[in-house]
Amino acid sequence: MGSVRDNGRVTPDPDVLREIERRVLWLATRIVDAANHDRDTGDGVKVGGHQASSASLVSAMTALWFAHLDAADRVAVKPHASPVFHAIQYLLGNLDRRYLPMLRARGGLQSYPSRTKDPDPVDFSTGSVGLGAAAPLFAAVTRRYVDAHFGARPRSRFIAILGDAELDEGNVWEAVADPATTGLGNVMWLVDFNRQSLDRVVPGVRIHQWRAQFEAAGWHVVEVKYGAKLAKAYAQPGGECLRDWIDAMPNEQYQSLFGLAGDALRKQFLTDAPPEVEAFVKDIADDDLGPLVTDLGGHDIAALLDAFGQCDAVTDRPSVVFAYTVKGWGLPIAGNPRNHSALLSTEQVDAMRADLGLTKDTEWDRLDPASDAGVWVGVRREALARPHREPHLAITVPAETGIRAAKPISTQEVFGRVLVDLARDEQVAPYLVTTAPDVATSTNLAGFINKTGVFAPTELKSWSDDRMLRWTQSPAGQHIELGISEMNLFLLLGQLGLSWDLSDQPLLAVGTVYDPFVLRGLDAFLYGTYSGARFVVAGTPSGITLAPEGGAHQSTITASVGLELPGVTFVEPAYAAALDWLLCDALGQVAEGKVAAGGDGAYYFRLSTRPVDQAPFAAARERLGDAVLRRQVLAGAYQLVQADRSDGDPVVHLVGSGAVLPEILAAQAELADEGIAAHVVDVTSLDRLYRAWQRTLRQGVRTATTPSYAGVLRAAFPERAPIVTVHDAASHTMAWLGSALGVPCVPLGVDEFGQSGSVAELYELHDLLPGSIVNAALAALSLF
Ligand SMILES: Cc1ncc(C[n+]2csc(CCOP(=O)(O)OP(=O)(O)O)c2C)c(N)n1
Ligand SMILES: [Mg+2]
Repeated sequence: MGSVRDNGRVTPDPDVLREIERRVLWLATRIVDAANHDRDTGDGVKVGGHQASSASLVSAMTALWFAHLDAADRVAVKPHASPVFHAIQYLLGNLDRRYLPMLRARGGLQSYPSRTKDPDPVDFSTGSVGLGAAAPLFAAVTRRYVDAHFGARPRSRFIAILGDAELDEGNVWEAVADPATTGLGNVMWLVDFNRQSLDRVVPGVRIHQWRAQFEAAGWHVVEVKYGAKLAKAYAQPGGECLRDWIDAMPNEQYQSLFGLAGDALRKQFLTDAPPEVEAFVKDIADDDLGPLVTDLGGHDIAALLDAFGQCDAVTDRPSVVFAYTVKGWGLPIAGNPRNHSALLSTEQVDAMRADLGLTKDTEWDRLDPASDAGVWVGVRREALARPHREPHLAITVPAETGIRAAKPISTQEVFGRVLVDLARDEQVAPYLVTTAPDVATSTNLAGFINKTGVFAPTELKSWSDDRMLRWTQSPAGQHIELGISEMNLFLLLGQLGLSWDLSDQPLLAVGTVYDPFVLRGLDAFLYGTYSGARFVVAGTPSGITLAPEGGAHQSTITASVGLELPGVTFVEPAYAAALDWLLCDALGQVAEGKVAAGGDGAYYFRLSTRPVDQAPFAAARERLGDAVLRRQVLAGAYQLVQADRSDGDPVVHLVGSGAVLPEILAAQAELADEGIAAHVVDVTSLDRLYRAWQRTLRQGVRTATTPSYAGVLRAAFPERAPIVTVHDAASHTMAWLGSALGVPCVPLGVDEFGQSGSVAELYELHDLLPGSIVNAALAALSLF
């Protein structure tokens, strides 16, 4: 059955693929229809779904899954084509039939493909347009790294199927332009070129600009523009004039043809056309003209397969295929400029069902396994079967590197030193990979880079013999340097963090970024964690403590971002040993692969360049002992100073994270002089503290019982007293602690944009100096 193509792949008879394509179109359409018309959600909220966006890709996705992909290939599917993906997975036997009426239902098929929540095997989550397009590119970067370090994996092609309007997203071009993504011959982007976005027909003819942009970035570009009918017409004498006319026609005019028929269509088509075009189409019957001029290559499976084959043949650079398609292809809403969220009526769905020879009893059936199409689906099912992948890395990450600092030291410096130390650990070192968007040296990765080198696909000559920074670039390097794109940083971290699945090799990925610019890559950060990726990222330096750098470089809302992002553990230690424990623990958790079982994927360290005296921590260590202190540090908070007190002394807790601990300690001493017992609590992970509190509360809410008091809060706040929170971040981030402890809270923090100055000057401006903390303590006591 079928024939062998140039590239050795067997392609079935075109009729077989046509039949599968028709069934995929039906199922995708009906999946959306059922979600909207068969279910009563009872809430009056529209369910939605995208029949037109799905129909646009039915041909291309049929071609991919039923005639092109191998088991090792990985594909990102355009968010709004998820019904097509699920229809295909269902036909292949990878999705139970009960899910088909469950698009957008709880526990059912997600609206957009989701790695973590969909019941069938999604390779890349998509939803925020542009990110799904770039993700496979960074998965290919990751594969290139894995192949170089751990031996070549079976070849995968990394494919992104994207909507044409996704090319408006800047992150797409940041990804294409980065030198780290060049030369990846196993990447193919398939653009669903339907010339429509959500609101409108995309103005003008943009293909020329896009082609040039891709080519300038070194990509191989293929256009699949015409179907077989148009190609035949062009080949006739005078056919070039028809081609020239269609090529030059603005999108708006071309799209307007879809709603027309007969003479009206002819008129619209010929508006502003040269006379020779009119002459050329004169003998074409009205009924044939529409199907001819709207016959696009993106629905010609043979043309698509030929294009995919051309991409396979180009092995030294990524490829992009522009498949000219019709949004709503094969449906009554085809090409309508307002079809993005349009739904077929029940009558239209009934007609479609009848047209396919299906009934309400058979409408969800798979293809008859005895039919040619059914047999072919069975062949593909076997060809695409994948082995199980293990997220766990079978190594022991040490509990600490044992870093000791006699002098004041910053957390950023400690971070660099811990990584250097881990790079000497025989078990851990091979799996460590760092990355940064042009800030590796200014975030203290230089030591690690000096030890491990910078990754390059081939050995590159070094033109500098700088002893402080040896920028040796080779396939053995373990740092992947990016251009200044925080989007790319988080996209790469997201893919390094999924390498256990997409490249059959777990890695310990560590990224660094200037903390304020976490926000610049935030959507990609979210994307990675939503996808279940595991990695460590350090936002450093952070806050107004970065004093002279001024307001544009100071971060104030990142702490709450870290606190609130699901799947991310936010940590902000102040002392060297605490950071050492937390970082080793985070890497240990990443190695464990817990996220696959619902644990945390990413660890976000908010660090600082301010040197901090380590003596107070040493004293706490003496008092509490290593085991207890480490447990508390990992749990999120510990008592750094336990105030001496006499009976009757007022008591207050001074609570803080990170760089401001010295001011808190100074305030503690001043308060002691005034006869106020101030305990100091160092919050190492506000996130873990919050979650511990929430866990107990939610338990109470769900079981209608009195919530217990979280152990970590009890240990850090052994007595009931008002609190002052101090944070080099928005004051709001810690303010909830008052509620958690059931006491008055005066939250100090940075609630305005900063400016340049010295640390003391800026702390004064934002009420973070010891005097303000003392006043805040008095205020808190007065409220108690
Ligand atoms: C970042 C982001 N912004 C906006 C949206 C809302 N949105 C969803 S689809 C879409 C238009 C997509 O057009 P295109 O990529 O051409 O897809 P088509 O439906 O035409 O296939 C928009 C604006 C989104 N999903 N993500
Ligand atoms: Mg589009």
